Amino acid sequence: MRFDIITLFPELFAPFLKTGVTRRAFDSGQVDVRLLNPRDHASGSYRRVDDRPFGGGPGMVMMAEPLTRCLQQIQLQRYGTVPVVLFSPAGKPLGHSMVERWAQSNGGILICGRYEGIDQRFIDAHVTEQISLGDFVLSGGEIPAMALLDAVARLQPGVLNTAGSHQQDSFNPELDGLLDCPHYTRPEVWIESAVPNILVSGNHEHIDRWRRQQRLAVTARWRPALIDAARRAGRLSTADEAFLSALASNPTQPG
Ligand code: 9D3
Repeated sequence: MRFDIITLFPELFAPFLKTGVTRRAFDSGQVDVRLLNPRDHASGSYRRVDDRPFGGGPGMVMMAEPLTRCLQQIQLQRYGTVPVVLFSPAGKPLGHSMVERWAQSNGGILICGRYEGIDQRFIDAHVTEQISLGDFVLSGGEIPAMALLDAVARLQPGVLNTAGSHQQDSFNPELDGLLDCPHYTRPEVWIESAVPNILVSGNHEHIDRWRRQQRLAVTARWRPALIDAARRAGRLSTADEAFLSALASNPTQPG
């Protein structure tokens, strides 16, 4: 798959693309990321990419022309129509189902806004969807673009294979919609605090049950709406429901 990223700050992407478990996916071109700077497509000796808003007000607005030239350059290289995404606080919130669709796609063109926004005429003419990272204010679309690329890259075949991190569907929190259980590693006792006994018991049936119950307890405590969603989706067993009932009448303090 190929993603063409239009950004005034392409240098922000370099360390991200060279780091961590996703690096191989980017290096191999399995997730082929190309960066275009509208400044390289701006005209005049000042190479302007932004200007003052018509009607007045604070800040600057990204001009349609340099962005359109970037799109034209990309469309010379790519066949067929490809989605044109604008990252925007007014977009649809990014979630797992959206990430999965992108992970199975041929990619697209991702536009990172800066300043107060982008000339609406460019959006009307070219943008096919808008994506937000959530209801808080960032200074631009670069971090949301990296968030989508990271989430998509880690779902590619061969990227995450240690201990079947996302292979075991029935235990995958991403797929059954519950939060993860707590994790522990050595030492077994750390500043007088011991690892839960069951995890060193060697009884994997007990360990699996304990982890499932921890996930139910953590989710019920911090994201109760996810419990309701899992129930509606038929993802809770009779044993899960019994545990949740006991939890409700005798709430413990999960992490
Ligand atoms: C004063 C009005 N602001 C809208 C809430 C203007 C404004 C704020 C921040 C315009 C652009 C931006 C830059 N943000 C993004 O480009 C952005 C973003 C975000 O700020 N929050 C969550 N998701 C995203 S995706 C792109």
